[in-house]
Amino acid sequence: MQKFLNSCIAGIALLGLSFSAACSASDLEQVMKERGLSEKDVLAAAKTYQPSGRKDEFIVFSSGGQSGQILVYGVPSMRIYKYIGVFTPEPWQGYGYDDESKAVLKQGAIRGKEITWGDTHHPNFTEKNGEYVGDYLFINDKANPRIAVVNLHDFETTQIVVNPIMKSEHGGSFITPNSEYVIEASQYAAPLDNNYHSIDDYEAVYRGAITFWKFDYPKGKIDEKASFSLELPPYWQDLSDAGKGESFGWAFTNSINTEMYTGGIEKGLPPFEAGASRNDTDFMHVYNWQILEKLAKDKKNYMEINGHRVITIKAAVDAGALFLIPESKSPHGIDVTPDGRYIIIGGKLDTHASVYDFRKIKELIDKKDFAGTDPYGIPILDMKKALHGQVELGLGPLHNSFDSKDGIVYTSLYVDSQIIKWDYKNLKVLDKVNVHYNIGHLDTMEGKSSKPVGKYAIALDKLSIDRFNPVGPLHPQNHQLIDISGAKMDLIYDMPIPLGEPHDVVSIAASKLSPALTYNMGTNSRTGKPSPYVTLAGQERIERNGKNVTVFATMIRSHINPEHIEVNKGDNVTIHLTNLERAQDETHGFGIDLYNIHASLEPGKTASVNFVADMEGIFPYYCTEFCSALHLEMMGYLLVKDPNKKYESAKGNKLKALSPEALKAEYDKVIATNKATDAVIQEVVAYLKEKHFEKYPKVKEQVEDALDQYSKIAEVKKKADEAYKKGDVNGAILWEYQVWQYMVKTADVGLRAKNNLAKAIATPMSAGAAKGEEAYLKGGCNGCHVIGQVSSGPDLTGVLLRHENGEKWVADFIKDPAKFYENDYVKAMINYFNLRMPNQHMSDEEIKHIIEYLKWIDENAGL
Ligand code: CUK
Ligand code: CUA
Repeated sequence: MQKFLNSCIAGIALLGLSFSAACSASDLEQVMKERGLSEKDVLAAAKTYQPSGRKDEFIVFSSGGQSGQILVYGVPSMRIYKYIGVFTPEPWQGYGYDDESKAVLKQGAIRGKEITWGDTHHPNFTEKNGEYVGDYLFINDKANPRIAVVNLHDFETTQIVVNPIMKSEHGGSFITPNSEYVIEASQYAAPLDNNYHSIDDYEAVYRGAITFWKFDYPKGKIDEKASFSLELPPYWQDLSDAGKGESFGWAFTNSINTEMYTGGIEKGLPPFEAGASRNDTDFMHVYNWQILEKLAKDKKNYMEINGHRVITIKAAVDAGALFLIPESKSPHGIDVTPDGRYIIIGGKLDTHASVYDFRKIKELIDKKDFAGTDPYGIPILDMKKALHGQVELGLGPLHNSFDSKDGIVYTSLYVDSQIIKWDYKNLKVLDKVNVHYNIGHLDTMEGKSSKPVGKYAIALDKLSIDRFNPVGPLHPQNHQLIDISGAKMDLIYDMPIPLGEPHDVVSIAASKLSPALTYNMGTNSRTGKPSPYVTLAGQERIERNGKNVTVFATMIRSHINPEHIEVNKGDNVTIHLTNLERAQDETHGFGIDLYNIHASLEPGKTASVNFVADMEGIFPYYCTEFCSALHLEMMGYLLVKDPNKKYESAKGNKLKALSPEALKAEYDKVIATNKATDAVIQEVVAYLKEKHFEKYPKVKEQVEDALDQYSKIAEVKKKADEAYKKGDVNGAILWEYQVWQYMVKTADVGLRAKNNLAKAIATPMSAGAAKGEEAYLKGGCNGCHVIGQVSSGPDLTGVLLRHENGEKWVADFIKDPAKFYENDYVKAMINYFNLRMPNQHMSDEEIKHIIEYLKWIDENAGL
């Protein structure tokens, strides 16, 4: 029954809502009734459901909020694929446990203090011409002003830079259209140096700033020395966006608390929230990074603070690189339209969104048409003259994301818990949809690039309240998927996010990403370069130099070499590990019990762990990934001896050994087993060779992996034979078992290769056969018939050959099965399966195609 329902639902997913006879409406209705689903629910399921093995169209990178990590999930399925350790240790990936990743996390130390959490907010991709490039991802830490670089070649964090002058930030990480700079704007004003300054000196000494991190694209790294900042008044700068198209070279940053209120609730003063939202307007900062870049080259334009160049307000103003425009009080999101002409600002405390026209702004700047200056001498442009217009959207407009359709934008309404779709050119509201609840950011597919794709929007809801099963007072956040392809928005999926408060996501077509599947042998994944500690098979060793013990170890299914590491208490132990696997997904983990040591070794990776062996005793180490049937045996012992103690041998208690006869019998048995196993392998190898496996890259890779395992046998076999010759039967048996292990691994991968080869060389389906397969699936035939297997109905392989004039027989049978119920053969089948073939009401055309499909099955049955 279950299988039948599954095929029903799969059929629906394929076909929208048209049902075939076998997968009848009544079955679906029953499921809907039992589960309390409406037709709309079923349609939503059909829009998001991914059949096993089907890949997503978009990949979404979500900030992990206070977890300091990044989440990766797919759209439309909303399946979570990965967490990426960024500012916070992540044990599974060995992030923060192996030396290579510790070095990355250490880059994030601030004034010598290691910081093990982060408040990630805004992820963004490298861009070219304002379009997303799936090479690198940047993310900011709001709490501890830092930016991290994630290499999308392997989805690993490779760099963290600490802002040298900020004490908090929010407006990062925003990328200029050709990835020239990563923009990071401060949040709460503070002195730019690291000294104490009384809060009474707020206006004189406290400052805001924007840092322009220079991205060295070929190196994939932020170049700290080539980066610089711009000094700003102690307003609380906020979210930012880089101009593009006609606003290329400029960037824009919101602010709050332009009142420069300094709080003091404990002194009986009104709190920040009152004082900081007193004025009707705050300021949008408009600045030109191309001019600033030039200013940063001349000493007279900047101060040097903590070894970092900070362009003064005065230098920027004199060079015509910095302006202010009033904006509605306490604004939130600021987003440049795909063409770069308009800048849209969400009002937060205002019900409007404001659309600024960059052409007007540029004209005012060019004509030096200023409405005044702020207390720090920065020219202020007139708000009305810079505006294209304002639209009343609702309560709490926050963030904007764009559609592929020209002029269409979606804005989140925090207080109203809605997404609103509107036309920013004609300033018209088009549609609204409710979300649950209190949405912050929203993202349409590639929605902030210069070429948005549209299709879906994701609502990042801050509160989930009643949406999910309760799991305690700390509720998950809710990411909701909205179909925006039609005129009306349609909410189709809720996904709980169990990892911090993800402020923002950024999405990209999956086709733009091309992550590696394995590493080149011996890669340090954090640098992307060959590790000097790579250890190949045969190079395993333990080196001692006084108190320093260095182990060069390898891991491959299913052993760690070496298996004994004996050290003295107090030794400084370093273990360099290389995963020798070349097959994808054959990761080995390395953990030492009781020593807080863990590393993840993906195929080809070299990583190192270091510790002081400060506890005496015996500590098993083992592989922490279930990598093969012999995974539990993939272990070794760390033996830590106290050099100041005497240890007595316990040899006297040894158990009795096996008799020579018993040993010989065991030896003969393992030899026979190995012979039989080898015969199977040779059969598979013959098949692979005969069918030219080398022509199919994926199969070739597997065959190479299998042969790799097989190639190790000769050496081990030699050891077995030598032991046997010397009369060491016990040793010979153990080596023969190792031969068998390699054979099993060879056979395991070899059989996988064989299956894939069979699939690869199956003759391509004709158009008719393909339609036949479709009709077959649509008809729900696969509910009873499984090709190549007897299931709840007979195997259809060879069905055309089972009857005289088989094609006609089968066609007639499909057309009207009831006519055959009294036929002896059919009767026997009905009795055997206790089922009657139902009439599927197939058209003649469909039947013809199904016969084509069955012919194709027979042609390839031998495979
Ligand atoms: S901010 Cu959180 S909802 Cu940090 Cu981008 Cu608007
Ligand atoms: Cu390697 Cu388990």
